[in-house]
Amino acid sequence: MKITWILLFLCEYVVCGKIVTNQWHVHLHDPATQESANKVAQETGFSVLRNHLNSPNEFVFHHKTVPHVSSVPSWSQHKVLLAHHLVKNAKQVEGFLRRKRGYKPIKKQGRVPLPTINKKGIPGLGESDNIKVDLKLPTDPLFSKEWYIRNTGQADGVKDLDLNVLSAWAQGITGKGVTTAIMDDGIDYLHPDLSKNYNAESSYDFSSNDPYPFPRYTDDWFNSHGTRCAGEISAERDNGICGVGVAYDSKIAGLRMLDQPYMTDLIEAAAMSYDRDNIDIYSASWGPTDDGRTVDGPRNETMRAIVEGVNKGRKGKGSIYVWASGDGGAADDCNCDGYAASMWTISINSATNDGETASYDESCSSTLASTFSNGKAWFSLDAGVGTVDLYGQCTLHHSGTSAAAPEAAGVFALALEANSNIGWRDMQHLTVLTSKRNHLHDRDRRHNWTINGAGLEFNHLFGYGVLDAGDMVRVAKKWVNVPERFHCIAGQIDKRYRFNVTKALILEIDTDACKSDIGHRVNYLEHVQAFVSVKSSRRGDITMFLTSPMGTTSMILSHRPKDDDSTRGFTKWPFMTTHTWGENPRGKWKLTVMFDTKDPLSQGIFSEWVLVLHGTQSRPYDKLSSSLEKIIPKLGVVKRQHASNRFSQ
Ligand SMILES: *[C@@H]1O[C@H](CO)[C@@H](O)[C@H](O)[C@H]1NC(C)=O
Ligand SMILES: *[C@@H]1O[C@H](CO)[C@@H](O)[C@H](O)[C@H]1NC(C)=O
Ligand SMILES: *[C@@H]1O[C@H](CO)[C@@H](O)[C@H](O)[C@H]1NC(C)=O
Ligand SMILES: [Ca+2]
Ligand SMILES: [Ca+2]
Ligand SMILES: [Ca+2]
Repeated sequence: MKITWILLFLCEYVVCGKIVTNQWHVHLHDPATQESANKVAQETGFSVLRNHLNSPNEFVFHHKTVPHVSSVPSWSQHKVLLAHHLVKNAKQVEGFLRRKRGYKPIKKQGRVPLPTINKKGIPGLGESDNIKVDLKLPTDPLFSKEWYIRNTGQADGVKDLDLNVLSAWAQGITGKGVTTAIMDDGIDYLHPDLSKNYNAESSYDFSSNDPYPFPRYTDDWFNSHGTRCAGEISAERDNGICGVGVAYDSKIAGLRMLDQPYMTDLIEAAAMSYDRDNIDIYSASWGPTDDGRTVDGPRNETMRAIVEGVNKGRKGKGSIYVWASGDGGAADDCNCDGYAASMWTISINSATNDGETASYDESCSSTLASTFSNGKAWFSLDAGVGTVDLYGQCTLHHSGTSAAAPEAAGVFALALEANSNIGWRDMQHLTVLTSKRNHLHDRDRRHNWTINGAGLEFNHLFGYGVLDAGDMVRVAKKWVNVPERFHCIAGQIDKRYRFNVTKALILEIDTDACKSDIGHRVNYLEHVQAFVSVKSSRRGDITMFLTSPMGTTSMILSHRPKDDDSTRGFTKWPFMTTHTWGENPRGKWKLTVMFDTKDPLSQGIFSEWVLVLHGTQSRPYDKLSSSLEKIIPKLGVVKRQHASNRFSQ
């Protein structure tokens, strides 16, 4: 008996490589209050860090004498806690790794000292520029280098391939009244280009449990990530310092949460639900390690926080979560990252200033749209993203999908100023409708610009294209909330099948999309999830495709050459696609599971596929003014598709 217990214990915590932290998730018996939590903590030698997710009886406890990180659980402290009569349940919290994206060692970057204002005016303002004449350009010294805001062809970029931010500013929209939180390694809120827009009330430090998310100093400025991301959104305008943020009148909050030895589910959950009525947008440029072999995502409490955020955040309109899709390059697939692949996050990839794929870009079918990361893919890697840097400095070398996600957060802040009624799903619809292919192309043409059954053009790497702030704001102003969302379990196959290099597995689910069930019926798609359980002799060698009844194929899993897992495989993993947005889901869905290798010994075992459809029963854009079709022709195309016979069943 005792030996069994020790073995279980070993597997749980040592052999399986689990790490525990000095935090406990504590459930008290009802009724519980903050006072009763304090009392329990005091009587058991713990302290209360905070209430958990606004739940009346859940708290995060902390024990001072327990090490931050250990491979052995603190059994004695745990027992004392469990023995308290007010404690219903308690769990010492596991630690795991989360990595910021796009960080490069300092040698390759260099820093730009505070430049002085160029009084001669703005270089690179082309005459053919179609912005309104009366729009004054920012006078900030680095503005002319912010090609993602205004691409004049500087740094060998393609002219006009930018976020079209000037067009939004020209409409008087600059992010006023909107707060974006950067969930990262802190923010230098004393930086003269950020301090005015800093929202201290909505900021917190979960790495050291205090209200001051100031980055920890290291010689290599490792903790510059959050500050750089913040500058892209909210750097102040016309103050002679650095450049200007995409939404330069918006507020920025800091949620420091990446700078402790290990991440915990409770820290992520707390950050993603922090001050959720006042924080509009949460921007994340981190995730599971981008090593091309990790399959990981939000744990239970974080999932709970995100679901509560989209349902209750922003006083019910839904928190907007923006996610960097990943920096693992062609060898990784962001559908193996449960944060990026979530329906509740808007996952953003990046393009270079000439419209190409950046070498670190990961592709996957859950990416919704793209912004920009750095200069020409091959030529001038030095033309990074200009933004603020630690300790009053500026930089021109921020990069990675880390740089791309905050740009999107900035554009969404503009949309929210234009119309604060926009919900979390409205934001995704707006993104789908107003993003553009523009000059985006992928070098090796593997990612296939394709038009789906609703008439919407998508790309496996860039999603629906590059964000267009001008159109986003124009459409946001006249936006009417999309109809209610429904969820349909379209079908399930739970039977074991073997597959190998010579024989791919092709499965079909024929669905009426819950037609006879008014509580679940879906007529117009938003997200589609395929929960798949599959194992193989080498996980990275499996690829999977999902084909919709309207004939749109999403590559839901690509070849990951570095993933050599042969034991775990995928268990009910939610592969997500945005590619069938707007389509009619009725008919045959096809799942193809195959090997992308020549190794004749490869063996695979499939065991489950559950197809889940999400979308609306009524036509999503019927209430929108037809005048919007002039601004975005795509809208007219989708509406005509939706009115056609193919949708009338
Ligand atoms: C997470 O939630 C699932 C489903 O509710 C449950 O089965 C599982 O035990 C939970 N995991 C942990 C670590 O609490
Ligand atoms: C792009 O199209 C080619 C040719 O049809 C196909 O082999 C490839 O899998 C497609 N790529 C994606 C990402 O769907
Ligand atoms: C692959 O599977 C098929 C059908 O199960 C079988 O006939 C074939 O011999 C297998 N090929 C290899 C290389 O194992
Ligand atoms: Ca602090
Ligand atoms: Ca400035
Ligand atoms: Ca990844």
